[in-house]
Amino acid sequence: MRKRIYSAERIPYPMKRVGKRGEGKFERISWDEALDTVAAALKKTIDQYGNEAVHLLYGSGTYQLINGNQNASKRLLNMLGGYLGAYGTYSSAQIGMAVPFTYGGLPASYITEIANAHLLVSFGNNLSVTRGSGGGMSYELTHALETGRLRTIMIDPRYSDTMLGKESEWVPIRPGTDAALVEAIAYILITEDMVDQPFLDKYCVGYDEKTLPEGAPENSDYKSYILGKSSDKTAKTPAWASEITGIPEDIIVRIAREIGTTKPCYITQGLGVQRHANGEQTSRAIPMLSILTGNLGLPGTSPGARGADSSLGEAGLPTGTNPVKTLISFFSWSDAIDRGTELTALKDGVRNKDKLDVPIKFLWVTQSNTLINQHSDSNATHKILQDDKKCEFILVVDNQMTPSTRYADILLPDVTSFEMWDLTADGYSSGILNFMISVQPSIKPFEEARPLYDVCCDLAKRFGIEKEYSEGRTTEQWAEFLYNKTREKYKDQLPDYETFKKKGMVRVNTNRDKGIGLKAFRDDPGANPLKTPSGKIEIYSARLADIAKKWTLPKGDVITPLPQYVATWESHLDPKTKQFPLQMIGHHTKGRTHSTYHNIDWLREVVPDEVWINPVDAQKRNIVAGDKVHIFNERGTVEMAAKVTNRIMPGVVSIPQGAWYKPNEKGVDVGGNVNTLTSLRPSPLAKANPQHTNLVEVKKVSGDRS
Ligand SMILES: Nc1nc2c(c(=O)[nH]1)N[C@H]1C(S)=C(S)[C@@H](COP(=O)(O)OP(=O)(O)OC[C@H]3O[C@@H](n4cnc5c(=O)[nH]c(N)nc54)[C@H](O)[C@@H]3O)O[C@H]1N2
Ligand SMILES: Nc1nc2c(c(=O)[nH]1)N[C@H]1C(S)=C(S)[C@@H](COP(=O)(O)OP(=O)(O)OC[C@H]3O[C@@H](n4cnc5c(=O)[nH]c(N)nc54)[C@H](O)[C@@H]3O)O[C@H]1N2
Ligand SMILES: [Mo]
Repeated sequence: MRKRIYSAERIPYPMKRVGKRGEGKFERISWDEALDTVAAALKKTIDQYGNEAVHLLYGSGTYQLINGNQNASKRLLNMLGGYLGAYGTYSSAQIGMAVPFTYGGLPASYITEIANAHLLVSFGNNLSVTRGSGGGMSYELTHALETGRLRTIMIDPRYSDTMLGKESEWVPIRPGTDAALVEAIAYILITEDMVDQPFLDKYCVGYDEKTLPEGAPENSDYKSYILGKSSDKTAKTPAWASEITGIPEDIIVRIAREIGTTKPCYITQGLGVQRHANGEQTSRAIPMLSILTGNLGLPGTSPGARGADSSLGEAGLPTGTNPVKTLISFFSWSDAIDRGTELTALKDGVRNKDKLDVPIKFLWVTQSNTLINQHSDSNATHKILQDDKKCEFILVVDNQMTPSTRYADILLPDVTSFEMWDLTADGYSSGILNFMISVQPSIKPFEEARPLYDVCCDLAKRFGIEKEYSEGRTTEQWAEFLYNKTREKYKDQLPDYETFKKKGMVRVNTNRDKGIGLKAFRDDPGANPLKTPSGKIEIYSARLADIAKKWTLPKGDVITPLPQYVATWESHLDPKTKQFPLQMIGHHTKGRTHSTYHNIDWLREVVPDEVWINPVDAQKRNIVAGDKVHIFNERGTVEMAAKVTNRIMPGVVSIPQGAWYKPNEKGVDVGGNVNTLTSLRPSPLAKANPQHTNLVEVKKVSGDRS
């Protein structure tokens, strides 16, 4: 934290752009000049193009309840008439969109429930790294594994840190093919009579012919599809799936029998499996294992989607409502700059309007490095952003000079959480642990840095709405006000504000008893129907069949009413493999959160940026550990050192995501940002980031690591 607070990249004062966008040439200006410029640009955009031309970019940089979570920005923009909003997130868009077609929501069991299971089957879920919030879900998994009677099957192209000897079995799988594995498991469950038929009959729609919804074509039920009786005439046998997934047939059969005969069985998935071009299909396929075996709504089971996180439902700075109802997918913003008025509802997923009327002209970027680093195809995005006739004004507020700041017209210095008043709750992946935390300044703000709420108050003043915006409260007064609001719900656990402030942090127990996903539905489906059209689990979704008919999808994109495997572009089956034979994914690392903390040299020493490559693939290319290599495809070239390791399966490479984009004069990204190689083409249903679906080639540049 000290290294971050006093890093060479801290932004000391407000600046305005003097070079081209992306060049990073700035001149120091006063706060007054900076805020006058921002207010004038915002006013001009709204007057000339309307509020729909203003967009608040996705950003996950900080989660305080007043300054963070983009609350201060949202409140101001809403009061000024609103902005083009977004649905979905880089984190979980595909699963968030797809699984509700099956379950009417995204039901989940707590990780603590794993302690009651006899078998854990986990798809691409790296809890020790991605849910390691100093306790929470990572701790819950470790604790559950301590029961000693649990078998764990971990399905991942990479041998992740969650395994490291704690797993019973690692099953490496080709990226993007999990749904094919699920289908072959289903084939064994069905043909060896291990499905829970009474459960399927009572709770589900579309497992077999007798529960297919009216109007569904003949043989379009799940069982017919698996057994090869539907239109594709292909039985989803282990041999069939072995070709696709790269998993030996006998292993598929054995896993299927284990799942079919072990109860309770806890099936789960991380978010990496769905950050793919066919992520919606995969995320909807995995729950089929819970459904077919009736492993849901009972102790030790899970609906097969992600793990649950309890939340306090804490009060944040009220953001008001956005008067602009038009929404785009969170991932479409660069398209909405580039070819805004071409974006339509049926082709691009625009919501609440048939098409966009204006492109994005004003981008508000805060707590985000998504502008260039965390979005896809950085080189293509660079071109879109560089043209200041397209998006006419970009405001960036950050506390570090990240790659995104190079695209700012006005750049504002924010404080860190050590330099401000605020309030925060557990925020993220804390499982059944919940906290309220008092954020207090321990040092003075760095140079001229100011908290965003204060900055927004000053902007509000320029629009004559300062009183309305602040309601006369300072940040600390808001913190007290909001704390007391949350306290109303937990009077017996949360002390008065003064005591809380002194303690700094208070633990709260919330929903422990609600730990099993779909328990109420399982207990009494009549009284507790799901929010699907039928009230049941929709294995066959008539709504998806309808969407598939109505939407215009590019060639190769498919939406199916059944949760079935779809081979997609840039999979191992794509003809492009001739040129780019390796599948590339990225992974979240324990060395930073996305791009935050990338500039801390101690962390880079512990978790270096290296591309993971299997010895088989390395040998073919004459690469040894530590060699400098180029990873490239038609979108760009990344330069970094090679980590030659059996921890990744042959045919697949992985780059730790979050490194800072740094193209050199030849256009080679020597910063090592994985998004120099990822694609802007959205996934079919959620119109979301396919950032783990890529084909690349790797070649040795030199044996000298320096
Ligand atoms: N290829 C690939 N790309 C990915 C992913 C992937 O798996 N692969 N993951 C995606 C996912 S899941 C996500 S959530 C996104 C994350 O993308 P982002 O939300 O952009 O997250 P970060 O990269 O951490 O950037 C957060 C920014 O907030 C800044 N920040 C931190 N604290 C403060 C503060 O107090 N005030 C202000 N103003 N700024 C602050 C940091 O300096 C940093 O620039 O990335 C996505 N991108
Ligand atoms: N330390 C740390 N913690 C974090 C973050 C961070 O950057 N650093 N980011 C946070 C955020 S915002 C999010 S959204 C979450 C992200 O959490 P996740 O999305 O779950 O993280 P990933 O690393 O993208 O993917 C998890 C695992 O999926 C595997 N995987 C990739 N593709 C496939 C596939 O096709 N099939 C299978 N079976 N496995 C696959 C990867 O190898 C990886 O081990 O993590 C959060 N926690
Ligand atoms: Mo995320």
